[in-house]
Amino acid sequence: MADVLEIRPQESAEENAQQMTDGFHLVIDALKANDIDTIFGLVGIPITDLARLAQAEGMRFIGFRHEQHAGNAAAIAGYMTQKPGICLTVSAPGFLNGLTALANATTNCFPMILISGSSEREIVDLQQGDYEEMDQLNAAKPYAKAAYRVLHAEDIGIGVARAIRAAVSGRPGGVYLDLPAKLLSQTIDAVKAKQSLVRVIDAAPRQLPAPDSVKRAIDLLKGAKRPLVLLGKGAAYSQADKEIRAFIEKTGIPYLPMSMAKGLLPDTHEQSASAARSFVLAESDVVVLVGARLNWLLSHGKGKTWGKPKQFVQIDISAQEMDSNVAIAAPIVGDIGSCVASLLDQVGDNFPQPPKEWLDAVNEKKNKNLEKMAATLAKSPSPMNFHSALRVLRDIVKQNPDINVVNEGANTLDYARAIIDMYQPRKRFDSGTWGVMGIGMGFAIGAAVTSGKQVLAIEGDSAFGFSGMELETICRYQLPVCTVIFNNNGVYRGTDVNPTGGKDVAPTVFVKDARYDKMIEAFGGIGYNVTTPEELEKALKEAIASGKPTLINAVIDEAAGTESGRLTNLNPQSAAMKK
Ligand code: ADP
Ligand code: TPW
Repeated sequence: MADVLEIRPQESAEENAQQMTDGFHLVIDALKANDIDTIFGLVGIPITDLARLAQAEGMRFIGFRHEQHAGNAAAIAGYMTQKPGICLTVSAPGFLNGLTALANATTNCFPMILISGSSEREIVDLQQGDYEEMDQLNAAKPYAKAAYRVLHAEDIGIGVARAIRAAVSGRPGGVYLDLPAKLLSQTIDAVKAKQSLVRVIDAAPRQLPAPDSVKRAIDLLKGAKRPLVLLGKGAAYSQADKEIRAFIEKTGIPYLPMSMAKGLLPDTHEQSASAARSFVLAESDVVVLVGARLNWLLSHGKGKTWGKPKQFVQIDISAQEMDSNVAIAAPIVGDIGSCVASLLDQVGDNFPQPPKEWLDAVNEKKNKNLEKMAATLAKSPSPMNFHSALRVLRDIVKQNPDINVVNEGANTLDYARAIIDMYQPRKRFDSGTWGVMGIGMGFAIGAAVTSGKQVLAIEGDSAFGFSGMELETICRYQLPVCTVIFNNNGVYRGTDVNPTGGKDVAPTVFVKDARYDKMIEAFGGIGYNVTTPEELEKALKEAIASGKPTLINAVIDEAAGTESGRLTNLNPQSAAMKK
């Protein structure tokens, strides 16, 4: 507390009764003026006092063990709330650690602001070797939607406002805000300071679609024989849950959710075509993309995956996204809520339903695949495999439909996505657009802090390793996070051998039979080691009922995984080496 008070400058005799404040206070005041109540970060020169002050002023400061995970927590908080998540780091190395998360947020269209302290501009620009010297502003630019630096205390209000608006308006993304140490200690007249604060009005204004673009899409849909709707995480982010559901139900069109759009409508919805994914992608003739890009995750909208010729309707807030991979027959540019509402106006109550043959064909394929999957899930091999363990997790999520699910790994990601049904919007957070490993504990902490609800983090053993030290953070804040490690002794699996017979193990192999459950015990959390679905179910139920920090080491057959999960097609060299 003393430190906090010390940084508020004393009045000098010359200043008479004039009240002064400083950059530290103004940054906090500017965030609070915009209803930002949480900072995820890691302290050090020059931002330790900023973190202390945030706490003293009633904000939550969640301190991490590595900035990347603080950044990931901020990013997922932004995705969940449409308010930018804030990550605070020290200069150069701390900033760079946070930059990975900032770049990932920008790539995934998550709104966040990375605020980093920086060293003396005069010394940095002359490259004279300051403490943690780095030209952070320019380093951030290629990886952020916007990057700003504030040099004068009176500009802090406008700088924070600009960062907020840049993060959430239009296509959301990561914003970098550079705060030199000198700025934080600058003093300024308190009245002038107060007047310089900006409360951002309507940070992400609605963007209404052009009526003719809506009509073009409706005309195309009316002529469709085999229509399909594809929901992406932009649709989940937009929080237009009711409009999207009404559009799908009124048009009767089968839909596919991308992984983070699962639960926007419950995965058990009768119009969900998830279990017939390959079939509907290949066979459809008109596809409506709602907040989903035709990137690698959708095979760029062409090739064998997409089979028969088709026409696309695309709803996106970014006009530039149109025609990025294939021609878009009916682009609708605007925010998803407004676009879908405009479509709904045209759809009315008597929209022509898709031909019966199409719906029957989709249902037939879906039922066949569901039966096949049920047979696979019913098996109980020893040791456990991905499927028998995921059957248990699927049932737990069904019993706890408001649980937040975090998911990363290769096989662990691909199988969990396919097997675990989601029931509510914005409850599934995963490796996203980059297929990045390392989001696990950061997303889990961000989701737990933001929602105040239980998190289930489903992690490959390799994936977990990227953020494992944050177990201490989870225990320190007593967050209701249950982490389940699919432990198959390595990256993808644990059976590779060094072809030379030398003493180093193969590049994909870890220590055999590692006990990840002991890691959480080191910090006072509860660990479980399980080898059967029954043990897994018991541990999970206990863990979730406790609401405490828990970790379940689920021992999986080390031969069960496939290389790169379902991305084998992107890994041709490896396939060739194995021949
Ligand atoms: P997925 O990986 O689930 O397919 P993507 O991240 O590729 O989803 O696509 C999300 C898309 O959603 C982006 O193109 C982004 O511009 C768009 N988007 C995000 N928020 C909105 C919104 N509120 N309104 C319209 N489009 C949005
Ligand atoms: C930042 C490459 C993709 S998937 C994976 C790695 C290392 C781990 C797979 O093993 P895991 O899962 O987690 O044990 P499972 O279920 O197959 O056993 N570095 C980063 N991102 C990526 N994607 C990689 C490396 C990778």
